[in-house]
Amino acid sequence: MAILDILHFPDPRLRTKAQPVEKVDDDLRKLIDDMFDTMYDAPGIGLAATQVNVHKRIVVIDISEEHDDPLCLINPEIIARDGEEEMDEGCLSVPGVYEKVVRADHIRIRTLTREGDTIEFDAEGLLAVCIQHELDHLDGKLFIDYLSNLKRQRIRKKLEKESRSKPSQAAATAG
Ligand code: K1U
Ligand code: ZN
Repeated sequence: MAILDILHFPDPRLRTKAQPVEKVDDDLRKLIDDMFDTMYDAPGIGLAATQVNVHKRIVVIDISEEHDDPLCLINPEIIARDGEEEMDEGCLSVPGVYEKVVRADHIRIRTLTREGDTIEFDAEGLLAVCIQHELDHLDGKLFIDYLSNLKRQRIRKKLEKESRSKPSQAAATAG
C-alpha cells in the first residue's frame, strides 16, 4: 500500500493533458491500487492520475459509504450525455472549497477495465457528476474553472496563503 502525494491548485502540473494508456499490465494495476489507497485515505470519492502527478488517462472512483464499490476507468470516454443537474462539488486538489457546478445528469461511458477489457455503462446522479469531474482532471481542467475569475482568484489567494503557513507533506518529511 502506498499513499501518493496529491497536487494542490494552483500547481501548474494539474493543467497537464494526460496521455492514453497503451498497455494494461501489473505495473499499471499497482498504480491503480495505490490510487485507491490514496483516495480512501484522503478521504474522497474520486481521484484522477493527474492529481498524483501521473499523466496517464486513469481514474478511480468509489461513491459508496462502505468503500466497497470500487470503479476503475482507463482511457475513459463519455460517448453520450443528457440532461442537466447542479451539484455541490469538492476536489482533493482544491481543499476546503465546495461550489455548485452544472453538468450532464445522465452519461454513457466507454472505458477499459483493470483487466484490459472494453466496457460501456450508463451513469446518473452523483456517479455521473464524479465521472465528469475526474475526466476533466485528465484534460487539465478543474471544477473551479466553471466559476467566475473573481471567485477563482480568491480561492487561489486563500490556498497560496494556506500553503505558506503549512508546508507540504513532501517538504515536511524531507531530509
Ligand atoms: O477529484 C477529486 O478531487 C475527488 C473529489 C470528487 C468529487 C466530489 C464531489 C463532486 C464531484 C467530484 C472528492 O472526492 S472531494 C471529497 C468528497 O467529496 C468526499 C469526501 C469524503 C466523503 C464524501 C465525499
Ligand atoms: Zn478533483
